[in-house]
Amino acid sequence: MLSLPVLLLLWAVGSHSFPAATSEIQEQDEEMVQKYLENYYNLKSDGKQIERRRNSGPVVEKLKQMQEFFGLEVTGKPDAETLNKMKEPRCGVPDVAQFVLTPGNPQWKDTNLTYRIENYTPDLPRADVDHAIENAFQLWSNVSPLTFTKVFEGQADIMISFVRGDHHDNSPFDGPGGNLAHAFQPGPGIGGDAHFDEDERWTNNYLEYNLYRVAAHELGHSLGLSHSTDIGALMYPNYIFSGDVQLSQDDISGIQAIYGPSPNPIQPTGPQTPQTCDNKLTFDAVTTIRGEVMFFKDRFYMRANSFYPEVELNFISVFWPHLPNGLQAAYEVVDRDEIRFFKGNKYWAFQGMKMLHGYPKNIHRSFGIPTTVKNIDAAVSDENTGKTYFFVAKKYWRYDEYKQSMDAGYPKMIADDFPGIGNKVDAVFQKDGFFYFFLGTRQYKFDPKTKRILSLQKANSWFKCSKN
Ligand code: 2NI
Ligand code: CA
Ligand code: ZN
Ligand code: ZN
Repeated sequence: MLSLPVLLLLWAVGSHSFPAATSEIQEQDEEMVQKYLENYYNLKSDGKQIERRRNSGPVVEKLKQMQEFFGLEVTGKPDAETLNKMKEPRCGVPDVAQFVLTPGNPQWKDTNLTYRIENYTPDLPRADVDHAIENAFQLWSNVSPLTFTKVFEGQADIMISFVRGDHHDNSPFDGPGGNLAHAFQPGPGIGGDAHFDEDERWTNNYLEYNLYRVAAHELGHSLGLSHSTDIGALMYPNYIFSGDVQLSQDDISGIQAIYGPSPNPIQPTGPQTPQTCDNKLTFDAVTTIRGEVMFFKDRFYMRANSFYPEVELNFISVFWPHLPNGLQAAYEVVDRDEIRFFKGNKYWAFQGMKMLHGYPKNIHRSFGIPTTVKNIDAAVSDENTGKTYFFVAKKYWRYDEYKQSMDAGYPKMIADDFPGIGNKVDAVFQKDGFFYFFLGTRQYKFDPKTKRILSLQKANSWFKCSKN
């Protein structure tokens, strides 16, 4: 692990004494720029070197992003300052810019904008449409210097309408489903306008399609953002119903890359999407589910399986809409084909995606865990013995899934029976007889038969990352 930052560290020694000249970019530097942008800015590798004096294309765009990120002069060229910055030792995590600006970087010159709702959908009360649109604007004004004022007649910067089929802008809608809405990039006339397909059913709830959510996305286009590759972002291209409508950190970074920070002295931040190859990644809970291992973090699950080359990352709500975010523990009872998820004093039981009747239930009543225990850190059920282990701070309880009762003599100290597994466990699961314990960024493979740690790895070692 960390071989790249170490390499950069070595380079850094020379670079400060010999800053590269702008006109003479050495071959070695070109390669370094390419690698750097691939590693930290999602530049797609095509095996080819950067052409000299190229002033358009992805490399230049990524260079600009990098310069913006580090507060350098945004030249789009690998100038001396930029090269020096790239040669500095750094953390291996990408500079999480997954948002994409609209090509040509169109933007509103005046940050005080007007909007007008030209007509209303019959699907919702007018007041609900007004609120959905107003709230969608507010998401963006909360995190930027932009302000939005509603007008009721004449031309506004952003004209909003519900239209169907061909509506004379060369982008006809397509009936129910598919194309839901579109918006034009900042500019005069039709620029900034947002059109919603009247052939959709617009809602103010979890049913398809929530107007507030779609409007929040479209207004991102109206302001100059394109689609993000961050699945947690509102600017992700697909409609996913995922609880609250909120800007992710990626959306915020995107709008601020165009218009600068919010005038609010406390800079607003948004939830970040876990990066599977971030070597600082930690987990809330991990469990097997029908032979696969699933990892839980905030609003997301992750899983790596042999069928897909990439780790799958998606909202927990895609499979389990009833579950809260930020789970604390999860385990599978393989015999019963049942998964149990824990948060606070509640737990939820599922067979696959189907929630079992009567959940959530209370952990104290169901398992006989004392009421002094406010939450469970981690849980695992040993397939071979039918014993389930509940880890709470330094202690653990053992529950018998056959007798459906807590074993006598618990709690015991984790340190006594799981030597080497310290004071607090984040997550644990069992696979092929072994327990895998997660503590921060570390993961211990533990043999319950011999009570010994067999190996130590990064928590995210199950994902296919180049450096773990
Ligand atoms: C998806 C498709 C669409 C319009 C909006 C969405 C969308 C995506 C993410 C969220 C909400 C809505 C969230 N969170 O219509 C299809 C036309 N396309 C591709 C667009 O992207 N239009 O903006
Ligand atoms: Ca449609
Ligand atoms: Zn249109
Ligand atoms: Zn879109």
